[in-house]
Formats: sequence, C-alpha cells, structure tokens
Amino acid sequence: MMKTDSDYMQLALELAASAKGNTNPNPCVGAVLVKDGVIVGTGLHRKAGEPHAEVHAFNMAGEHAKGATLYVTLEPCSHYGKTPPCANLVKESGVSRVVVATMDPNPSVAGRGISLLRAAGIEVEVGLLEQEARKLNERFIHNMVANRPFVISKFAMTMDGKIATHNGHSKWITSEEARLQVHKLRHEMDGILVGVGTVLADNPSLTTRLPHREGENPIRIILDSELKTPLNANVVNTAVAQTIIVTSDEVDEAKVNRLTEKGVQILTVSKTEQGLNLEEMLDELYEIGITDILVEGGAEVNGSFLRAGLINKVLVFMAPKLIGGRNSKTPFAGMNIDSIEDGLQLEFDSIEQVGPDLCITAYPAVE
Ligand code: AOF
Ligand code: ZN
Repeated sequence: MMKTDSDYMQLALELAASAKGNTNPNPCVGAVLVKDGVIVGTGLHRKAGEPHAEVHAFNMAGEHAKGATLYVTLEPCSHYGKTPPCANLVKESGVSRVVVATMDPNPSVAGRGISLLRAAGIEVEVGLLEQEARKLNERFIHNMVANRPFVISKFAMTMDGKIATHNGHSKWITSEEARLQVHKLRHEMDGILVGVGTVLADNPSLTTRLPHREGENPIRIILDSELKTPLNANVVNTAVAQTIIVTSDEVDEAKVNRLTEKGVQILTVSKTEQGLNLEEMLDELYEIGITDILVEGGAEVNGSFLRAGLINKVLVFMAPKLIGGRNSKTPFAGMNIDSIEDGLQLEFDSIEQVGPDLCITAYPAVE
C-alpha cells in the first residue's frame, strides 16, 4: 500500500523518540527524506553538540535529495548554535517539499527556519502530527517558553490513595515492573528531587538501576532548609552521582563545609512563608543546565510544588491494594484548600498497565 505523509512523519517521530533523554538540553528531532516513494535518507539528533537530524538524513541521501520531500519533526533551525543552520542545508539540497510537524519554540529560530525555506521557493507544510511532536518535546518546549526545568511529580500509591501506612512503612507499594519503569525514567531525567524527610526516613540512593545496561544517574537534589542531611546518607556519597542540597542562607557554616568537603554542592535560596523559594531554586537549576526534574516526594515536598503551581506533569503508579488507616499518608500534604474547585485541575493523558499496577499520566488543564 502507498505510504502517506503521516506514515513518513510517524517514522521521523519514532527516530526522534529513540534518543529521548539523551539530547538534553536540545530537543529530540527526526528526519526522513523520500523520493518517488523510496526512503533515501533518515536521521535523528542523538546528542547535544552532534549534528542535527537533517544533517544525517542529507548525508545518507546524497544526490537523491534533489526533488525529494523532507519530513522533519521540528522546524529546521535558522541559527548558528553549536552547529550551523539546517535551513541553509535544506535550501541547498534541492528538496522540493518540506513537511514540518511543529515550529521550533527556540527564540533564535521561532518561524525563521520556515520563512527562509518559503522565501527560497520551497513548498513548506506545517502541523502534521503536531500534537505528537509537541508531546515528544514537552520538556524542550517548556524550557524555551518558561526558562525553567520541566517538573514531573511522580508518586506510587495504593488504590485508596495512600503512600505509606500510619507509621510510615512504604516499601513496596508497587511491583518490580513499575519500579523498573521509574528507573528508565530516571535515566532520561537531568535531576531527581526529594525532601530531607525522605532522606532521613528511607536513606534512598536515588540512582538509576537498569538490569541490562548502564543507566545514567540524574543529579540528586535535596530540599533541606535546616541542613539535616546526615553526612553518612547515601545521597552524600558523591562518588556515584552528583548531589545538590538546596537550603537557606541561615544555616550553620560548619555543616555546609563538611558537606562541601564530601563533594556535595550547596545551593542557597531565599525563604518564603511557605518554606524554600522553589521558583528561585528552579531558576538557579535551569541556569546550571538542569532541564527537567523528577520530584519523588515526600508528601511535604509534593505539597510545596503543588501550592507553588510548579507541576508540569503528574505520573502516578497505582497498586491494586487497599491499606486504609485514618492516619496513613497521602501523596500531597499541606494544601489546606476549602473547596474542591480550588484544587489543581488536571486532564488525564494516558493509562498503562505495568505488571499488576497502573501508570496514570496527567497534565495541568490549560485554562
Ligand atoms: C533542528 N534539528 O536535529 C535539532 C534542532 O546548538 P545547536 O546548533 O545544536 O542548536 C540547538 C538548537 O537547534 C535547539 O535549541 C533547537 O532550537 C534546534 N534543534 N533543530 O533543526 C535538530 N536538534
Ligand atoms: Zn538544525
């Protein structure tokens, strides 16, 4: 059967997605070149600093690019970054038609790539499988628009919405399959964040453990306004992964020095009535190159992110278990709203069965 534009764009999206988590801070981009129904070139952006997707596709196609159609998941760039502009390459390649899934929100590009191609007389269509392309690069789009890391709030709970028993016991709510999925996600993320309460209660190492390959460890970020992190905590072992402790400037200098000697970085932010200033923290973390953060709790930290309106995506693993208990812990503490309408309105995105558990994804509803 004849392949359609959508089929080729779908292939370009799959190529792009195969490098998800490896391209930060850059987006994931895929490109496919088709001439007379034959795929003559394919490419994807593998890593920041390396060639863009189009470059690989044109290298593969060579002379066959003349008169071909280019399917690309993101508008070809028009600027000199770490690599030269792809729009020039496209222009000189002799392709007759370009199909773009979505515009590049990078202010250095933002439509200029498309204008450049149109001005050169190339037919350009924009918007094919746009939703899919935008979802694939939700992190990059948020970075460009908000100048902040993309924040994913992740938690595991029972069917009755509990994350721990009344005495704090929480191992293991979800299955091994669900935990493996979390490790795959950690591999893709730049940062992973918990509160000092979680460090004190569970002494997690917050590293990526994958069964058959090396996982990349995200930078561990600990919210600790009074610097209570013990010097022998697993997160202080910086030989395995980097650690940033976020605190206020009112803390004991000797404690700061002891942690710094262990290789921990200390980030001080101002304090608000609600605790550490999370906006300021996100700004600082973005500044040092952290483009996305997995917030793994506990309830107080989750509550602070919720209250500050800083959650960009919610990921819940739900176990088919009921534990009940008047004082069992729930995922978000400290919001104290009076009316249901004042809660954060989300929209479900997907539900996936992971082993015996469910993985539910939702996004804050757009007003
Ligand atoms: C594309 N194709 O494959 C990618 C694009 O520093 P540079 O030169 O790598 O430029 C990075 C910017 O280029 C990035 O922020 C985004 O705007 C665009 N990424 N563009 O046409 C690609 N990765
Ligand atoms: Zn480019």
